[in-house]
Amino acid sequence: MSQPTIESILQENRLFHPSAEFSQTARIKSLGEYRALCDRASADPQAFWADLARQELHWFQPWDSVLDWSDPPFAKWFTQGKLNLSYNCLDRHLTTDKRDKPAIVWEGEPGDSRTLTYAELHQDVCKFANVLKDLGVQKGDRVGIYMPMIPEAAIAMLACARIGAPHSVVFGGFSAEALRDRLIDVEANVVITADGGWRKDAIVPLKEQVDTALKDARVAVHHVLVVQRTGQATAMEPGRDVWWHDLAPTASTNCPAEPMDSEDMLFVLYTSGSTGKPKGVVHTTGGYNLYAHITTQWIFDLQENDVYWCTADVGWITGHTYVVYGVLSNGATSVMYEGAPRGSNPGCFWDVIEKHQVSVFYTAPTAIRAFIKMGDEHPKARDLSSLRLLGTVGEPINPEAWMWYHTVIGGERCPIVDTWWQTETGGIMITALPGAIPTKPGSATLPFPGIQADVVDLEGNSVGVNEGGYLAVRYPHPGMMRTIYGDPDRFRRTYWEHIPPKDGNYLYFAGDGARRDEDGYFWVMGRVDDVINSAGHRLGTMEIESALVSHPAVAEAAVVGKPDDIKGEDIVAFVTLEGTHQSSEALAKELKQHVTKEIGAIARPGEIRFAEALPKTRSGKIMRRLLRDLAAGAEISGDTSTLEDRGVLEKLREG
Ligand code: 6R9
Repeated sequence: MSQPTIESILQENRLFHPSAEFSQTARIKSLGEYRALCDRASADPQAFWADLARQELHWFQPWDSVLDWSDPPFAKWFTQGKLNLSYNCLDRHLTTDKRDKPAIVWEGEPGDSRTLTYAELHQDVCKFANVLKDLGVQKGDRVGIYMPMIPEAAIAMLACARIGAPHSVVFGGFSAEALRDRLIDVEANVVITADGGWRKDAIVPLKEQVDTALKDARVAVHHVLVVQRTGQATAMEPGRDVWWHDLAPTASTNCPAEPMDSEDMLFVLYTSGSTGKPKGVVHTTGGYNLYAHITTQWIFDLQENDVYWCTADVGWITGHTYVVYGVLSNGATSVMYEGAPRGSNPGCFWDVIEKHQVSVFYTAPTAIRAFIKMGDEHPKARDLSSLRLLGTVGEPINPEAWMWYHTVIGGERCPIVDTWWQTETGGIMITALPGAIPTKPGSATLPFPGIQADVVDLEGNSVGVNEGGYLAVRYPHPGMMRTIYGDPDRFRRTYWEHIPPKDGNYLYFAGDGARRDEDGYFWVMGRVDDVINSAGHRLGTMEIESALVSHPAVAEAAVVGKPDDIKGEDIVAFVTLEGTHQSSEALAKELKQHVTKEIGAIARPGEIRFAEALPKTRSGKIMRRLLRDLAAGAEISGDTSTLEDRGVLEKLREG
């Protein structure tokens, strides 16, 4: 591979300091305290993680060695240590005053709600675990989970963790085919699902999809455990399918947590790469528990009375770590919401915040932009004064959206943590610590203590200040994936050999482009596969999108490259418009001019295409691959199973 240069063009110099009041009570109170933690972690990383593991988690048996890195890139943490994640999330809180504290506050899309205290959640998890055992699930068996966002999704995950059966959650928006492929790959023999779930005012018939997936003889599932959510007529196959509500009343609440080895597999979560079939990312018990726990505590600054809400679905890593495990391990209150942003209730998120007095709120830029488009009047009509901290995740946030989040939602008083991480890293890697690190709109700021993030070239050398390069991590951390399920070679190739190891020193290649500014702040520019090379300039698509979105007529923008004889690639921008703005030749010209003004002529799109909506994955990431094919006038190639709404693609084709 030749050595490309990645140029960064986004200029953003505003700096926002946390208020003295916020810092005073924060978990990490100052830049000095943050730096001291980083220094300790780099002087003796193993002691740093070991101290935290001892202080923060309950171990049934202590470990022999903190990190075994003798066979890189396969790391082992806290070897021979024994613990159970469900114990750390539940049992240990029952002897404290957290026993009767709400663990899960759930809000259904139609407006129904439920609250489970730690004691109640513990009981349900024990029952659920006993039902799984009765269905023949044993330690080490993989269990598929295909659920709506209801408390039983978390209960199912915790029940699996309790008996040592690794779960593989498949997002409820995935098709029967996608579910089938994942169940085959992970060799699951039991699936947990629901009759259906609510999504955007309609019922998603989950059990029906499971039935379709199970028609394939390669699926080895012999039992389906079904939770009733929607109540519609649901076919049950005798001998294979059972209702949770039939078994729950007689299930025992006594189910001691299985002592798991620190390196026992905890879960497999599928994520798509740029090529090939989805990868089953494997996480194990001890390291993941520690990393989920400490990142949640420090980054979301959890205090005793916080009501914390992360809007992610449990089908994604963000839902695993920051809806369920990290929050409950800290004994905090986790709000769970079944709904998605939708036109029929443009205030749905703000209603939940007002109703449950949410104090810490964590969502994605795509949701923020959707709400910007729906209008400020909706958040403004709600009381959002309970909020004290905001977070974002999933993609780079453009400064425009950041500023809206800061002013309209945060009332200019809430710090924003822009958190960079991946399914592979298990937890947040680059982020502000809200009481300590001043923020800049669009920057994820600095690495979490103990994380040696860097921006490098393809030889693994650090690049200079403000030079673009590849985001990489230099030393193992406890939350890192251990392998790809069934394919350790692919793990090695994809993440550790892209930049060839030198003298046995392995660098984790994240697949994102980034630069570091004069303050050491990271600016993530998007996937390197999304980078455009136009006339010798390698441009992060996000930066051009940011410029477009800063124009008052533009709601959302996605920028891709299109083959061009002279420039190599020309820039094509797909844009959706705000409210009453109409597409026209004149507006297209104005937008091109606007990008030229904001960034420079090197970034001027050759073509602007107006669209009603952009094709997105179900987790809200714009599918640039499809837009690239469209822009090039080519047939759509590759897998479209992760697309949320196929209608969007049809419209774009016609348009
Ligand atoms: C947690 C999650 C990972 C990819 C990652 C990057 C993008 C996530 C980001 C961000 C810029 C942030 N990404 N957070 N880019 N700023 N704060 O989203 O995991 O679904 O595996 O996606 O998402 O491109 O490589 P996952």
